[in-house]
Amino acid sequence: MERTLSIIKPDGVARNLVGEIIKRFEEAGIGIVAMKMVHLSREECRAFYHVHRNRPFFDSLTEYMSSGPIVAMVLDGEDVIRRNRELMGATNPKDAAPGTIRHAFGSDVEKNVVHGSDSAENAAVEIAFFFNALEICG
Ligand code: DAT
Ligand code: MG
Repeated sequence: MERTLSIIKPDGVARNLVGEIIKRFEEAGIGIVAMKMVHLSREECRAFYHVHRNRPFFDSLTEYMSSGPIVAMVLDGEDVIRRNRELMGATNPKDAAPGTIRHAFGSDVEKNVVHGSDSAENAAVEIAFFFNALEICG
């Protein structure tokens, strides 16, 4: 079994897509073992996206991610890091395959509705950013 961090980004929450997105995880048989809504500060977004600090889109990305509440979740299941990335689709919604969350709901490469950890190492760091052990069930 494996765990990954999923985030429904500010555009997903603002557009009332929380239920639609959670439904996709549930229909895929992916378990949700922790969930919270939070509004991160700009500084917190800079810390979360530290790996991207030198990318040209860092300022815009952190401004957007701090623009409204997000829903953070810990997903649990076999191969869930890869399976969540597959459900999300490509970073740019234009390149995302039909049937994926980003294809269905993404507006552009920045407002792409969801985040998902990309490796076991990053999943552990990202889960610990949002949740302590008591907040994770099972
Ligand atoms: P992913 O979210 O698919 O793991 P990533 O880790 O490369 O993609 O980038 C993190 C986020 O940064 C991504 O979800 C949206 C934003 N982003 C990535 N590439 C971008 C670009 N070329 N222009 C604007 N925002 C970008
Ligand atoms: Mg990434």
